[in-house]
Amino acid sequence: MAGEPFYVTTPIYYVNDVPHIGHAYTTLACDALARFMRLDGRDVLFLTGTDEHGQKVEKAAQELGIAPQELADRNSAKFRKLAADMGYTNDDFIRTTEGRHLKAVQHLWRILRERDEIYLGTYAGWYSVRDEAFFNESELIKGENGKLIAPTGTGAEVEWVEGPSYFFRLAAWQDRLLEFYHRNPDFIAPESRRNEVLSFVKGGLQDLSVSRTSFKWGVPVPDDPDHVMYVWLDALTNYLTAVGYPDTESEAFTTYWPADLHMVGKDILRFHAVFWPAFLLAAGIEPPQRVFAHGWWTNEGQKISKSLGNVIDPTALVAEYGLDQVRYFLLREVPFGNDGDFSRAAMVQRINGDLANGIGNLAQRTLTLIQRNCEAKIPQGGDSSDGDSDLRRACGPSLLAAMRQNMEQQRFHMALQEFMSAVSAADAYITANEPWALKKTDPHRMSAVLYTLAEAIRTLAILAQPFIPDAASRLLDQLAVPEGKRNFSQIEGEGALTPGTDLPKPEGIFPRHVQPSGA
Ligand code: ME8
Repeated sequence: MAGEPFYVTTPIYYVNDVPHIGHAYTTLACDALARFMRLDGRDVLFLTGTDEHGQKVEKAAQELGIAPQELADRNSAKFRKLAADMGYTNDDFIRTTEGRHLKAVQHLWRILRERDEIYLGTYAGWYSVRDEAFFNESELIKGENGKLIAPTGTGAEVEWVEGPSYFFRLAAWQDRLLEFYHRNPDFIAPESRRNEVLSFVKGGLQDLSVSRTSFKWGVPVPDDPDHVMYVWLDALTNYLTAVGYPDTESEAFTTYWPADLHMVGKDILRFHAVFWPAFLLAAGIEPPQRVFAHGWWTNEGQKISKSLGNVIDPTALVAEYGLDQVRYFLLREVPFGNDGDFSRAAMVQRINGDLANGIGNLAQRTLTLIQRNCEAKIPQGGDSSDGDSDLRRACGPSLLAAMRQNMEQQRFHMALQEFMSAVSAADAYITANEPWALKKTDPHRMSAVLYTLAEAIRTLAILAQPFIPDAASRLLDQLAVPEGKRNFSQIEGEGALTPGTDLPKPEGIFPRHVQPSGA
């Protein structure tokens, strides 16, 4: 029987530029979650992709002297490659220029129009192409030489836009949105972000311009092709397209919608937590269960930007430090939801402190002791003490419960902190039991101690898979755990190691990182 569904999405990334660490981060968080849920028996759909329409992409293509579709093809392929290079386990990769998406967006539009949620009017106001967003004059900031700047921190200048436009009746949704947030207290996370959204909505909403006639690169409005749809209405709908919308009777739709989680950066929370549920409620579709807005990475204290020349290429980082190391660092270093600063010193500290000296050293020590003292076989259990079962619980079922609770709330850093506490408990157990000294005095007890440690490492490795998949899998290989016995249901019971099983020669899973001299 298939497990309970879990549908998780990343934002779809703009193809005006190439991927950087920020994009890799959001998708990584979703990947860790998707892997965790699969191992925990859930039926996962994990979606990522690219957002290809709109003025920003059209402008970038014009600057390069190529057609927008060509730019989209080129850069979408780079996002797809990033996903492959980073080992992401997304089940689908959506592009908003695909036929399936065009069909979904135009259908949604027609429904909104039929329900009189969209009407034709005239727009006159400020627009930021970089943010693909409209702003009230009162929100704008006066920049140098008197130019008006969007209040988003992107430094983007706004431009005056005037012309015919369709509008979505957002203002009329204010009370119903507030009621929706009230009934669904977990819809927006973390809490501080939820409060921001509530006060924004309480401050009053205006109808939203959802079409433009001044450029062409977008989905044509049904029955009025002089207009292209606002790129955010187009982009948000991707989450429906991927589950088969407009076929709401399809197996994918009935299984996975409403999505369990839209993971986004804090920059695009308003679109996901205000506009999106309003569009959906207006169309009679249930909104997603949760939107989590994570924080913003800076590079050695500076804002990451192309003009500052400090954009971090995730693939280069992986080449330098290793994939599992980068994954671990990004998810452990910063409390998920907060802003974080990328620093090489912090990265090396985590690699050496937590990975090489922590789980790596624990595994290497134990497996070497087993190799030398137990004829390279899983030792016999027997003669077990309370301390043995305490450790097995701490590294097995209790750790699973603690990690599950944290993962359900997207507290990746806490899940990993729990994991490292269990590693420390295993280290303390080795120190207290001194298995190397037992060989002569009490070989039975030595065997029980090493079995307990092997079991602790087995369950730790199973639980490490969502975060450091490659090292975890090599560790499970070294314990001769078969492929089919690596999910969370094997943590207790019949998954336990069979004494007498031959083990391969142990190999370190996490070397210490030594910074090349001069670097
Ligand atoms: O906004 N730190 O796409 P986008 C952390 N197409 N995360 C970062 C980051 C940083 N410095 N920089 C980018 C769009 N991100 C729209 C989305 S969804 C229907 C449409 C991540 O290419 C973060 O997740 O500008 C942010 O929300 C996203 O990339 C923005 O990607």
